[in-house]
Amino acid sequence: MMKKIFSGVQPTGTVTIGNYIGAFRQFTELQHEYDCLFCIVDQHAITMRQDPKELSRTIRSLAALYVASGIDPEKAILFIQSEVPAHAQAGWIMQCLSYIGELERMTQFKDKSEGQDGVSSALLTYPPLMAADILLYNTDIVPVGDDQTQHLELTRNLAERFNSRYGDSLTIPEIRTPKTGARIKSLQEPLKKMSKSDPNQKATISLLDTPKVIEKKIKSAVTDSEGIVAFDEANKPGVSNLLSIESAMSGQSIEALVSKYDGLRYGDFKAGVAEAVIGHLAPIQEKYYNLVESSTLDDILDDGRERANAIATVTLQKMENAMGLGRQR
Ligand code: ATP
Ligand code: LTN
Repeated sequence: MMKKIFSGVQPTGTVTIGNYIGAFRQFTELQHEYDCLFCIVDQHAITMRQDPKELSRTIRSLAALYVASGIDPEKAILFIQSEVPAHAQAGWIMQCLSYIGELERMTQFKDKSEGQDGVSSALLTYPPLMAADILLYNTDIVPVGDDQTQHLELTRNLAERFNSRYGDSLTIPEIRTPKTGARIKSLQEPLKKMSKSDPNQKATISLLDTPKVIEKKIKSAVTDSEGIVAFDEANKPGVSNLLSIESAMSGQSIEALVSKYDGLRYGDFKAGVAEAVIGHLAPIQEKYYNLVESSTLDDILDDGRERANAIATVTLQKMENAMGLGRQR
């Protein structure tokens, strides 16, 4: 049997080149070799307050971006989390297996709750829902950026806990992070990851930014005063980040890029990075605008919902039976 892949992206803000390099790019490569499911995790998005109109617009936009980036709906199942009720149901089961202490140790929870008033309890119980997403599909591999490593470890622990308590055999998933670009950094604070919900527009490049905007943002990216294009993440995080971006977008190695910019100024370097990004995004943007308002997108999501539901309800029933919930079926 083909191995199974599952991954999810939150519909919060517009997908950045960080998401693209860390996640989407892996998805499109993997769909040829594995049974893939890709999910728009809208229930995860509402762990932070969302504007309802904006959320439904963003869900559609994210679906179109998945396809525009190369996800083939004939090969992979693309669906919306809230349209498959088994996620919330299995999420509850995973919460019952989780300890408060282990959830409080999650760095994403600490980062997102820090300094906030009125943190929702769901921000804490976000990882058990993520575990449910993954475990419902007997997932073997989860391709993500490396900010998700801790959540994946928890998912594995919850699956093992379930199996040892209830004797059922949930598949223990493996994480897969890309070799380069697993953590693209903010253009303004190159020690922080680029994040699509960052309120500072200059810190991120979205997949839908126009060429002019991309040029401007890269021009104002924070570098250093040394004036030498070299890859050294500890001492030159800004320059190294731009090198990672150009490498991912152009397919050229970091070493090739370092020699390409040998003796040139940061201005020339930044112009080269911008050109690579703009060139790579142009066909994606064209496909996106053709798709986003089309009924084709609805057909893809309807089909995804049916296929995901068919798999998820079977696993949920097995989990419920194993735990003695409801009447045995
Ligand atoms: P938010 O700001 O709303 O938390 P995000 O930009 O962190 O959003 P997610 O929806 O949480 O994006 O993540 C989608 C995928 O993109 C995940 O696989 C995640 O690991 C990956 N990812 C997110 N940010 C980066 C980044 N800066 N570099 C590489 N991969 C990333
Ligand atoms: N937590 C992830 C999004 C996410 C996910 C998943 C990723 C939710 N469920 C299942 C992989 C598999 C994030 O914040 N990037």
